[in-house]
Amino acid sequence: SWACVLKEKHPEMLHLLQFPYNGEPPKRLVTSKPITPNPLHFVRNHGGIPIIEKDKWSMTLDGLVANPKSYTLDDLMDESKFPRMEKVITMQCSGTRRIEQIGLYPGQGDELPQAPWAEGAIGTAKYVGISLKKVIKDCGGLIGGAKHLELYGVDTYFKADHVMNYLVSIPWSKVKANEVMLAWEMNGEVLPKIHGYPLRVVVMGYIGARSVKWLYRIKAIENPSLAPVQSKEYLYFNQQVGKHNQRPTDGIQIQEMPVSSAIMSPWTKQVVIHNGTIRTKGWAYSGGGRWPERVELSADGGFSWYAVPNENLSKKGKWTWRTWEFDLPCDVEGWIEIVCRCWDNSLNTQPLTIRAAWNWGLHVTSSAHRISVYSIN
Ligand code: MTE
Ligand code: MO
Repeated sequence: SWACVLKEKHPEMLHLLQFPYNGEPPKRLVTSKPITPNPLHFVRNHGGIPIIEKDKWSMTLDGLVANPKSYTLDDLMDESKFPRMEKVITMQCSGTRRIEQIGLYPGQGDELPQAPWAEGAIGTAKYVGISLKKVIKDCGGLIGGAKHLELYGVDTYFKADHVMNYLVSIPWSKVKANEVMLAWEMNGEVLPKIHGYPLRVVVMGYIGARSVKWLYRIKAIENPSLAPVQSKEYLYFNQQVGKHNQRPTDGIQIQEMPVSSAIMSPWTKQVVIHNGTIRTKGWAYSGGGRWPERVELSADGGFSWYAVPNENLSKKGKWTWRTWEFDLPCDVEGWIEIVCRCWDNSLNTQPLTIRAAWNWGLHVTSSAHRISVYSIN
């Protein structure tokens, strides 16, 4: 699987964990383009990277459906049966910017050692595939009170004392809304092995964890999956929960990410020499089909804010981030704190401090992004 990393990923990827492989692009390259080139898209794995031969692969749809069926890739690519779907979608890991929470208080994260994600565990790609809804319809639809779909990945990993497949579930309502894709193409290329070849799920507006790679089975069930990734990980705990008192039932299952943003340039601790304005760059994103409506920057720790003009933000899209650039006015010399926050189209915004967002699972670091730079005017 290391050969796969070297072949498919950019040489400057930051390898956060070698096994399971987890990596993100360096700061300089996170927002170099509104659509992330495949070699720079972050990678989050719980186990190995399965190498699957397309001709030996098939996908089963079973459980509470009228007519359980198996499909080859050619079956799914048959346009007379399943209309082709093409969408630009931002995928964000709920661990994005976890490093800031770790810096404040260490917590559990989902895995040990916890992947210390910075601002790069987010990426945007144009996916080609079909709507999962159509495949469910092709199986005669759901029966017997089915309301959720379990999604099985081929990859396995150790949990406690046994080996299991990567497995989560998503609600049927999301599928019914045509917001769940089965994708075989990413940015005009065959889906890379490291991103789930031959077929992956892409759930629009949900955390990356629900977008199962190396998909081989979908099972219709009544209630959310009891598999550990769904029921015990990716939970949002309140701040009283820690190592000694955490119970999965006290956590909220994380589905949609709240609005968040990050400054990708300059970097914290950098000396910035300028003529009254500091050139800043970054991204802004909101889950659940909401989009960044306004991005604001502060050069004084969040006391006063400048709105980034709309033309400095990349195109609006229901399922995508917006990258931005802004010349931030600054007339002081010395250490300053630059802060970024976003307002989405529902006027949700970000908490101002990391502490306000801190949680034992170290997920959803959605606080306003703060960096300290030395300003020379
Ligand atoms: N699918 C499988 N089969 N195995 C995994 O470990 N990780 C999930 C999701 N799908 C995972 C998976 C998580 S937590 C994230 S954030 C996304 O994949 C990351 O997708 P990417 O590696 O293509 O960026
Ligand atoms: Mo994730």
